[in-house]
Amino acid sequence: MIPVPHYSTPNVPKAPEGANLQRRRARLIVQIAGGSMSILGFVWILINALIGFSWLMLTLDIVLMAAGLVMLLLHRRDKIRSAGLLMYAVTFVLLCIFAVWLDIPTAVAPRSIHTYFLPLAICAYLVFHADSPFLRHTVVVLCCAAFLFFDCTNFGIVTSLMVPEFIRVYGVWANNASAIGLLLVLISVMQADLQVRDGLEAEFRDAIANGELALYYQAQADVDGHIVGAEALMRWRHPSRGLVPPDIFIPMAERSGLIFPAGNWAIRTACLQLVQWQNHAALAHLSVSVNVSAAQLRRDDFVATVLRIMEETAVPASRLKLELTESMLIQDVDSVIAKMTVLKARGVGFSLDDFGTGYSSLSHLKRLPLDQLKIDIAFVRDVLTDPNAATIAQTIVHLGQSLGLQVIAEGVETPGQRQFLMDNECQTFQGYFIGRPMPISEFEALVSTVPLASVRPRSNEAKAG
Ligand code: G
Ligand code: G
Ligand code: MN
Repeated sequence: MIPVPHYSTPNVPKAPEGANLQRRRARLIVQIAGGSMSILGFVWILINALIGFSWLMLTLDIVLMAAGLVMLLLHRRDKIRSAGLLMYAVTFVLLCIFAVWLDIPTAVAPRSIHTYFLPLAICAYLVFHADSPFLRHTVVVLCCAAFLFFDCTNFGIVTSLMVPEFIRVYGVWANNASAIGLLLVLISVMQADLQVRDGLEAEFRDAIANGELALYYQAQADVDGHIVGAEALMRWRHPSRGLVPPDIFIPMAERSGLIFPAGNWAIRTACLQLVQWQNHAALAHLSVSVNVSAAQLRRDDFVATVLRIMEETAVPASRLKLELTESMLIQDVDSVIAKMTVLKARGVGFSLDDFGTGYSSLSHLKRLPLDQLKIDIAFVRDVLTDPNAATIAQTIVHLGQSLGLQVIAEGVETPGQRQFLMDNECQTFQGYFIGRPMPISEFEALVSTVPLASVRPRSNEAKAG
């Protein structure tokens, strides 16, 4: 049997789970909300069973508990957005029904159920923070409007379903106290996030000087399985937190402007690596792609800075690639083209990262001095399961071919995905199937251990691997 090249590297540390702060916060809130909804629903079902006040009340309590349990299930499956939408929709409707039919203010006991609209507004804002501004603001406005309406009016539909007054007298205290408790919990969650963020930012300032930044290298292989280059990915080796992944510190560095020294450090380090490889026959052919942030590219001195680094390191320019993303090409295309053209004239290559997810117009694409298109991981991941993703991947390959660009697929995790892409004439592959991002020593070892046999796995073998 012909061996299928499979370059997995088991001992590279994986990024901590739920690394992104915002995402972690959303997860936590969905979990807390799901838990409290289940427990609250259950407790009310019990109270109902003991005192027995109405079928409507019982139905609402069952819906509350069921929604809470489904949310916990969605949380376990990492479907945070769906859990958030469910939380919002169910809670909002239940609160309205409660306020209109069950908890109508009287001379003895004011209405209290509507106080929960306030923590709900904050919960929803935090959960949908990364979502569209429309959704994020709409959920808050609806909650505030509902709170105001039920707080400022005595509106209600009086029926026999109304919760008896002797219970509502205590309900006022219970509802208001637990709504305040929820608000306090939410504030402490937000406070903790701010502290982590501020702390990290202060520490990142010193990280470069302290030598805590490292470049990891993720292999890029051709159709024969030969490693032809690497993408350099920045890592922060925090003295106490361990390896901090870029989705935490890159956005923070972009906000604070620290991306400029850090980004320049990455370009310089990659150049020095390329220079070192020139003395090794087995490594001299490798290229390195370095990610560039929008803020870096926008700076007037971007070209001068890169040229200075290239001169100081004497890098073989043709081995260096810069990765831009589509979103950088929306504004100010002419200035971007001008910058790229200067660097391109010195031999630097350009790759368009995450291609297919942005809005780059094809007429711009034709004018950009690019060398490579990178099919976004989202299409590669679904290439075997979603016909649309497959079509988009095929289209990107054909587009690249007709524009004379190389096409690389990122996020290739299985032999089946690679085979599909290879069958569709994609030439270069990057992803966990080839190798995870790894420290330089491991990457060099990987390059030297990869058999130089030109084995193209046939599809049946690939599936078996
Ligand atoms: O490596 P993953 O390894 O988690 O990288 C996530 C993202 O972080 C990359 O897609 C890229 O956008 C960004 N990133 C990683 N390394 C660098 C770097 O050296 N410079 C810049 N500007 N962004 C980087
Ligand atoms: O620059 P860009 O945003 O494309 O960064 C690539 C990101 O994708 C890095 O965070 C890297 O760790 C990640 N990555 C690379 N290969 C794979 C893969 O095969 N699967 C998944 N899920 N992520 C990958
Ligand atoms: Mn990239």
